[in-house]
Amino acid sequence: MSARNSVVIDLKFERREVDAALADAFRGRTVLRASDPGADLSGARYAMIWRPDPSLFERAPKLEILFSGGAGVDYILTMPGLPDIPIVRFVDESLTTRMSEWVVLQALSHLRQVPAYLKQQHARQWRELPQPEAKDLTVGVMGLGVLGLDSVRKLKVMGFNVVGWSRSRKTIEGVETFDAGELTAFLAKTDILVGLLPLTPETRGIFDASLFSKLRQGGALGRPVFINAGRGGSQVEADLIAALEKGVLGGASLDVFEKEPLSSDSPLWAMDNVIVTPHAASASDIRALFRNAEAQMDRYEAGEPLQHVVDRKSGY
Ligand code: NDP
Ligand code: OXD
Repeated sequence: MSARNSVVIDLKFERREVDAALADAFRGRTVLRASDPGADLSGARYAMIWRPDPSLFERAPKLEILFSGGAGVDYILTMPGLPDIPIVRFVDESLTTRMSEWVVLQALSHLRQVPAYLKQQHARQWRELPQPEAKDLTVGVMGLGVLGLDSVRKLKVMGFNVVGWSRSRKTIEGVETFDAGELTAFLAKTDILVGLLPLTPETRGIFDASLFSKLRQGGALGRPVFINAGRGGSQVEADLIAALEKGVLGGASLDVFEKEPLSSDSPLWAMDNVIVTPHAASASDIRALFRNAEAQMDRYEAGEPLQHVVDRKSGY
Protein backbone atom coordinates (compact mmCIF):
# COMPACT_ATOMS: atom_id res chain seq x y z
CA MET A 1 0.00 0.00 0.00
CA SER A 2 1.30 3.47 -0.85
CA ALA A 3 2.79 5.42 2.03
CA ARG A 4 1.37 8.47 0.23
CA ASN A 5 -2.02 7.31 1.42
CA SER A 6 -1.05 6.55 4.96
CA VAL A 7 -2.85 7.87 8.03
CA VAL A 8 -1.08 8.34 11.36
CA ILE A 9 -3.27 7.90 14.41
CA ASP A 10 -2.35 9.49 17.73
CA LEU A 11 -5.63 9.63 19.67
CA LYS A 12 -6.64 9.21 23.30
CA PHE A 13 -8.61 5.97 22.84
CA GLU A 14 -7.62 2.56 24.18
CA ARG A 15 -5.83 0.39 21.64
CA ARG A 16 -8.65 -2.16 21.55
CA GLU A 17 -11.19 0.59 20.76
CA VAL A 18 -9.03 1.77 17.88
CA ASP A 19 -8.60 -1.81 16.64
CA ALA A 20 -12.34 -2.43 16.72
CA ALA A 21 -13.13 0.81 14.88
CA LEU A 22 -10.41 0.19 12.30
CA ALA A 23 -12.12 -3.06 11.28
CA ASP A 24 -14.31 -1.01 8.96
CA ALA A 25 -12.36 2.19 8.40
CA PHE A 26 -9.66 3.49 6.07
CA ARG A 27 -9.96 0.72 3.51
CA GLY A 28 -7.32 1.24 0.83
CA ARG A 29 -5.19 3.34 3.16
CA THR A 30 -2.35 2.30 5.43
CA VAL A 31 -2.89 3.08 9.11
CA LEU A 32 0.13 3.80 11.29
CA ARG A 33 0.12 4.31 15.05
CA ALA A 34 2.46 6.97 16.31
CA SER A 35 2.86 5.01 19.56
CA ASP A 36 4.18 1.85 17.84
CA PRO A 37 7.91 1.65 18.44
CA GLY A 38 9.74 1.99 15.17
CA ALA A 39 6.67 3.05 13.16
CA ASP A 40 7.93 4.80 10.02
CA LEU A 41 5.80 7.92 9.66
CA SER A 42 8.12 9.64 7.19
CA GLY A 43 5.78 9.32 4.21
CA ALA A 44 2.45 9.75 6.03
CA ARG A 45 -0.07 12.02 4.35
CA TYR A 46 -2.70 12.50 7.08
CA ALA A 47 -2.68 12.56 10.88
CA MET A 48 -5.57 12.16 13.31
CA ILE A 49 -4.52 13.66 16.60
CA TRP A 50 -5.57 14.50 20.15
CA ARG A 51 -2.75 15.89 22.30
CA PRO A 52 -0.06 14.02 20.35
CA ASP A 53 3.58 13.71 21.21
CA PRO A 54 5.24 16.91 19.92
CA SER A 55 7.81 14.81 18.01
CA LEU A 56 5.03 13.84 15.59
CA PHE A 57 5.75 16.65 13.15
CA GLU A 58 9.44 15.74 12.95
CA ARG A 59 8.60 12.10 12.45
CA ALA A 60 5.93 12.87 9.82
CA PRO A 61 7.27 15.76 7.73
CA LYS A 62 5.08 15.08 4.67
CA LEU A 63 1.67 15.54 6.31
CA GLU A 64 -0.92 17.31 4.15
CA ILE A 65 -3.90 17.49 6.55
CA LEU A 66 -4.36 17.29 10.31
CA PHE A 67 -7.63 15.93 11.69
CA SER A 68 -8.50 16.97 15.23
CA GLY A 69 -9.82 14.22 17.49
CA GLY A 70 -12.30 16.74 18.87
CA ALA A 71 -14.19 19.91 18.03
CA GLY A 72 -11.73 22.13 19.91
CA VAL A 73 -8.32 22.79 18.37
CA ASP A 74 -6.67 25.06 20.95
CA TYR A 75 -4.20 22.33 21.88
CA ILE A 76 -3.19 21.85 18.21
CA LEU A 77 -2.75 25.54 17.49
CA THR A 78 -0.21 25.91 20.28
CA MET A 79 1.86 22.84 19.36
CA PRO A 80 5.52 23.54 18.64
CA GLY A 81 6.53 22.85 15.04
CA LEU A 82 2.94 22.91 13.79
CA PRO A 83 3.13 22.69 9.98
CA ASP A 84 1.25 25.17 7.81
CA ILE A 85 -1.34 22.69 6.53
CA PRO A 86 -5.14 22.58 6.90
CA ILE A 87 -6.54 21.49 10.26
CA VAL A 88 -9.97 19.88 10.10
CA ARG A 89 -12.21 20.00 13.20
CA PHE A 90 -14.44 17.14 14.27
CA VAL A 91 -18.04 18.05 13.52
CA ASP A 92 -20.58 15.28 13.87
CA GLU A 93 -24.14 14.72 14.96
CA SER A 94 -23.08 12.36 17.76
CA LEU A 95 -20.82 15.01 19.32
CA THR A 96 -23.46 17.71 18.93
CA THR A 97 -26.24 15.58 20.39
CA ARG A 98 -24.17 14.53 23.39
CA MET A 99 -23.28 18.12 24.17
CA SER A 100 -26.88 19.30 23.96
CA GLU A 101 -27.94 16.48 26.26
CA TRP A 102 -25.37 17.62 28.82
CA VAL A 103 -26.32 21.30 28.53
CA VAL A 104 -30.06 20.65 28.84
CA LEU A 105 -29.43 18.24 31.73
CA GLN A 106 -27.43 20.87 33.62
CA ALA A 107 -29.92 23.68 32.97
CA LEU A 108 -32.78 21.46 34.15
CA SER A 109 -30.75 20.27 37.16
CA HIS A 110 -30.39 23.84 38.40
CA LEU A 111 -33.97 24.74 37.50
CA ARG A 112 -35.27 21.69 39.40
CA GLN A 113 -32.81 22.22 42.27
CA VAL A 114 -31.12 18.84 41.96
CA PRO A 115 -28.05 19.92 44.00
CA ALA A 116 -30.27 21.19 46.86
CA TYR A 117 -32.43 18.05 46.82
CA LEU A 118 -29.35 15.81 46.84
CA LYS A 119 -28.09 17.67 49.87
CA GLN A 120 -31.46 17.15 51.57
CA GLN A 121 -31.46 13.48 50.59
CA HIS A 122 -28.06 12.96 52.21
CA ALA A 123 -29.47 14.61 55.37
CA ARG A 124 -32.69 12.47 55.12
CA GLN A 125 -34.65 15.70 55.00
CA TRP A 126 -38.16 15.85 53.45
CA ARG A 127 -38.78 19.45 52.37
CA GLU A 128 -40.30 20.80 49.19
CA LEU A 129 -38.47 23.75 47.62
CA PRO A 130 -39.95 26.58 45.50
CA GLN A 131 -40.37 25.50 41.89
CA PRO A 132 -40.03 28.04 39.07
CA GLU A 133 -40.70 26.89 35.51
CA ALA A 134 -38.32 26.98 32.55
CA LYS A 135 -40.30 29.84 31.02
CA ASP A 136 -39.52 31.99 34.08
CA LEU A 137 -35.79 31.86 33.31
CA THR A 138 -33.48 33.07 30.57
CA VAL A 139 -30.56 30.93 29.51
CA GLY A 140 -27.77 32.87 27.80
CA VAL A 141 -25.54 30.81 25.51
CA MET A 142 -22.05 32.16 24.77
CA GLY A 143 -20.85 30.61 21.51
CA LEU A 144 -23.40 30.03 18.77
CA GLY A 145 -21.44 27.58 16.64
CA VAL A 146 -22.26 23.98 15.81
CA LEU A 147 -22.72 23.05 19.49
CA GLY A 148 -24.21 26.30 20.76
CA LEU A 149 -26.91 26.42 18.09
CA ASP A 150 -28.10 22.88 18.79
CA SER A 151 -28.15 23.55 22.54
CA VAL A 152 -30.17 26.72 21.96
CA ARG A 153 -32.74 24.76 19.97
CA LYS A 154 -33.08 22.04 22.62
CA LEU A 155 -33.21 24.51 25.53
CA LYS A 156 -36.09 26.21 23.69
CA VAL A 157 -37.91 22.87 23.39
CA MET A 158 -37.70 22.55 27.18
CA GLY A 159 -39.41 25.95 27.49
CA PHE A 160 -36.51 28.20 28.53
CA ASN A 161 -36.24 31.73 27.18
CA VAL A 162 -32.91 31.73 25.36
CA VAL A 163 -30.56 34.53 24.35
CA GLY A 164 -27.30 34.04 22.47
CA TRP A 165 -23.94 35.75 22.12
CA SER A 166 -21.27 35.22 19.44
CA ARG A 167 -18.48 37.10 17.70
CA SER A 168 -20.69 37.87 14.69
CA ARG A 169 -24.43 38.29 15.26
CA LYS A 170 -26.63 35.33 14.38
CA THR A 171 -30.28 35.34 13.36
CA ILE A 172 -32.19 32.61 15.20
CA GLU A 173 -35.97 32.54 15.23
CA GLY A 174 -37.37 33.21 18.69
CA VAL A 175 -33.95 33.99 20.18
CA GLU A 176 -32.56 37.44 20.93
CA THR A 177 -28.95 37.50 19.80
CA PHE A 178 -26.01 39.73 20.66
CA ASP A 179 -22.64 40.28 19.04
CA ALA A 180 -19.22 40.57 20.66
CA GLY A 181 -19.68 44.28 21.46
CA GLU A 182 -22.96 43.67 23.31
CA LEU A 183 -21.75 41.37 26.08
CA THR A 184 -23.00 43.54 28.97
CA ALA A 185 -26.53 43.76 27.56
CA PHE A 186 -26.53 39.98 26.98
CA LEU A 187 -25.36 39.22 30.53
CA ALA A 188 -27.95 41.53 32.07
CA LYS A 189 -30.69 39.26 30.65
CA THR A 190 -29.08 35.98 31.66
CA ASP A 191 -30.10 33.80 34.64
CA ILE A 192 -28.26 30.66 33.53
CA LEU A 193 -25.07 31.26 31.56
CA VAL A 194 -23.85 28.48 29.24
CA GLY A 195 -20.26 28.63 27.93
CA LEU A 196 -19.70 26.86 24.61
CA LEU A 197 -16.78 28.93 23.39
CA PRO A 198 -13.52 27.75 21.85
CA LEU A 199 -10.36 28.70 23.71
CA THR A 200 -8.62 31.50 21.81
CA PRO A 201 -6.54 34.49 22.92
CA GLU A 202 -9.82 36.47 22.97
CA THR A 203 -11.80 34.00 25.08
CA ARG A 204 -9.03 33.06 27.54
CA GLY A 205 -10.14 34.15 31.02
CA ILE A 206 -13.39 35.68 29.73
CA PHE A 207 -15.43 34.15 32.59
CA ASP A 208 -14.05 36.31 35.38
CA ALA A 209 -15.33 38.27 38.38
CA SER A 210 -16.35 41.21 36.24
CA LEU A 211 -18.41 39.03 33.90
CA PHE A 212 -20.10 37.13 36.76
CA SER A 213 -21.04 40.44 38.40
CA LYS A 214 -22.96 41.50 35.28
CA LEU A 215 -25.30 38.50 35.22
CA ARG A 216 -28.89 39.15 36.22
CA GLN A 217 -29.45 38.96 39.97
CA GLY A 218 -32.86 38.30 41.49
CA GLY A 219 -34.26 36.17 38.67
CA ALA A 220 -36.54 33.19 39.28
CA LEU A 221 -33.67 31.20 40.83
CA GLY A 222 -32.60 34.15 42.97
CA ARG A 223 -28.99 34.07 41.80
CA PRO A 224 -27.42 33.27 38.43
CA VAL A 225 -25.90 29.91 37.53
CA PHE A 226 -22.79 29.27 35.42
CA ILE A 227 -22.49 26.22 33.15
CA ASN A 228 -19.27 25.68 31.19
CA ALA A 229 -18.42 22.95 28.69
CA GLY A 230 -16.27 25.01 26.30
CA ARG A 231 -12.74 25.14 27.68
CA GLY A 232 -11.42 25.60 31.21
CA GLY A 233 -8.90 28.20 30.07
CA SER A 234 -11.85 30.54 29.51
CA GLN A 235 -12.73 30.55 33.21
CA VAL A 236 -10.74 32.28 35.95
CA GLU A 237 -11.23 29.61 38.57
CA ALA A 238 -10.23 31.77 41.54
CA ASP A 239 -12.91 34.31 40.50
CA LEU A 240 -15.44 31.54 39.95
CA ILE A 241 -14.84 30.06 43.41
CA ALA A 242 -15.08 33.52 45.00
CA ALA A 243 -18.32 34.26 43.11
CA LEU A 244 -19.82 30.98 44.37
CA GLU A 245 -18.64 31.63 47.93
CA LYS A 246 -19.96 35.19 47.98
CA GLY A 247 -23.28 34.25 46.42
CA VAL A 248 -22.71 36.27 43.23
CA LEU A 249 -23.38 32.89 41.60
CA GLY A 250 -25.99 30.52 43.03
CA GLY A 251 -24.50 27.40 41.42
CA ALA A 252 -22.43 25.98 38.61
CA SER A 253 -22.00 22.96 36.35
CA LEU A 254 -18.45 22.53 35.15
CA ASP A 255 -17.09 20.04 32.66
CA VAL A 256 -13.84 21.85 31.88
CA PHE A 257 -11.14 23.32 34.12
CA GLU A 258 -8.07 25.53 33.94
CA LYS A 259 -6.01 22.44 34.66
CA GLU A 260 -7.29 18.94 33.96
CA PRO A 261 -7.74 16.64 35.78
CA LEU A 262 -9.15 19.04 38.37
CA SER A 263 -6.82 19.01 41.37
CA SER A 264 -8.09 16.93 44.29
CA ASP A 265 -7.70 19.98 46.56
CA SER A 266 -9.91 22.27 44.46
CA PRO A 267 -12.78 23.68 46.59
CA LEU A 268 -15.08 23.10 43.60
CA TRP A 269 -15.32 19.36 44.38
CA ALA A 270 -16.94 19.96 47.76
CA MET A 271 -19.33 22.79 46.94
CA ASP A 272 -22.83 21.40 47.18
CA ASN A 273 -24.22 23.83 44.58
CA VAL A 274 -21.60 22.76 42.00
CA ILE A 275 -21.84 19.81 39.61
CA VAL A 276 -18.46 18.58 38.32
CA THR A 277 -18.02 16.24 35.34
CA PRO A 278 -14.57 15.14 34.08
CA HIS A 279 -14.44 16.75 30.61
CA ALA A 280 -17.06 14.24 29.56
CA ALA A 281 -19.90 16.48 28.37
CA SER A 282 -19.46 15.20 24.85
CA ALA A 283 -16.96 12.50 24.06
CA SER A 284 -15.89 11.96 20.46
CA ASP A 285 -17.19 8.69 19.05
CA ILE A 286 -14.24 6.94 17.44
CA ARG A 287 -16.24 5.40 14.58
CA ALA A 288 -17.75 8.79 13.76
CA LEU A 289 -14.27 10.35 13.93
CA PHE A 290 -12.89 7.86 11.42
CA ARG A 291 -15.98 8.18 9.19
CA ASN A 292 -15.64 11.96 9.13
CA ALA A 293 -11.91 11.94 8.42
CA GLU A 294 -12.36 9.41 5.62
CA ALA A 295 -15.08 11.54 4.02
CA GLN A 296 -12.74 14.55 4.08
CA MET A 297 -9.84 12.53 2.67
CA ASP A 298 -12.09 11.36 -0.16
CA ARG A 299 -13.10 14.96 -0.88
CA TYR A 300 -9.50 16.12 -0.82
CA GLU A 301 -8.31 13.35 -3.11
CA ALA A 302 -11.19 14.15 -5.50
CA GLY A 303 -10.08 17.81 -5.61
CA GLU A 304 -13.09 19.07 -3.63
CA PRO A 305 -12.75 21.64 -0.83
CA LEU A 306 -12.33 20.37 2.73
CA GLN A 307 -15.05 21.10 5.28
CA HIS A 308 -14.75 22.38 8.87
CA VAL A 309 -11.28 23.79 8.31
CA VAL A 310 -9.93 25.83 11.22
CA ASP A 311 -9.35 29.53 10.62
CA ARG A 312 -5.93 29.97 12.17
CA LYS A 313 -6.36 33.73 12.44
CA SER A 314 -9.47 33.55 14.64
CA GLY A 315 -8.15 30.42 16.41
CA TYR A 316 -11.15 28.10 15.94
P1 NDP B 1 -17.71 26.49 16.55
O1 NDP B 1 -16.41 26.90 15.98
O2 NDP B 1 -18.73 25.89 15.66
O3 NDP B 1 -18.39 27.74 17.29
C1 NDP B 1 -17.69 28.62 18.09
C2 NDP B 1 -18.62 29.76 18.49
O4 NDP B 1 -17.92 30.60 19.41
C3 NDP B 1 -19.04 30.63 17.31
O5 NDP B 1 -20.38 31.05 17.46
C4 NDP B 1 -18.10 31.83 17.45
O6 NDP B 1 -18.61 33.06 16.92
C5 NDP B 1 -18.00 31.94 18.94
N1 NDP B 1 -16.81 32.70 19.31
C6 NDP B 1 -15.51 32.37 19.11
N2 NDP B 1 -14.70 33.33 19.57
C7 NDP B 1 -15.51 34.29 20.06
C8 NDP B 1 -15.27 35.55 20.65
N3 NDP B 1 -14.03 36.01 20.83
N4 NDP B 1 -16.34 36.28 21.03
C9 NDP B 1 -17.59 35.83 20.84
N5 NDP B 1 -17.89 34.64 20.27
C10 NDP B 1 -16.84 33.88 19.89
O7 NDP B 1 -17.37 25.50 17.75
P2 NDP B 1 -18.26 24.30 18.32
O8 NDP B 1 -19.61 24.81 18.64
O9 NDP B 1 -18.15 23.10 17.46
O10 NDP B 1 -17.45 23.97 19.68
C11 NDP B 1 -17.25 24.95 20.67
C12 NDP B 1 -16.23 24.48 21.69
O11 NDP B 1 -16.78 23.47 22.53
C13 NDP B 1 -14.98 23.79 21.12
O12 NDP B 1 -14.06 24.72 20.62
C14 NDP B 1 -14.45 23.05 22.33
O13 NDP B 1 -13.58 23.88 23.05
C15 NDP B 1 -15.70 22.78 23.16
N6 NDP B 1 -16.02 21.35 23.24
C16 NDP B 1 -16.06 20.76 24.47
C17 NDP B 1 -16.42 19.43 24.60
C18 NDP B 1 -16.55 18.82 25.94
O14 NDP B 1 -16.75 17.61 26.03
N7 NDP B 1 -16.48 19.58 27.01
C19 NDP B 1 -16.72 18.61 23.43
C20 NDP B 1 -16.67 19.33 22.20
C21 NDP B 1 -16.32 20.66 22.12
P3 NDP B 1 -18.95 33.22 15.36
O15 NDP B 1 -20.22 32.39 15.15
O16 NDP B 1 -19.19 34.66 15.17
O17 NDP B 1 -17.78 32.66 14.60
C1 OXD C 1 -13.58 18.47 22.01
C2 OXD C 1 -13.55 17.97 23.39
O1 OXD C 1 -13.06 19.55 21.75
O2 OXD C 1 -13.90 16.80 23.62
O3 OXD C 1 -14.16 17.77 21.14
O4 OXD C 1 -13.22 18.73 24.30
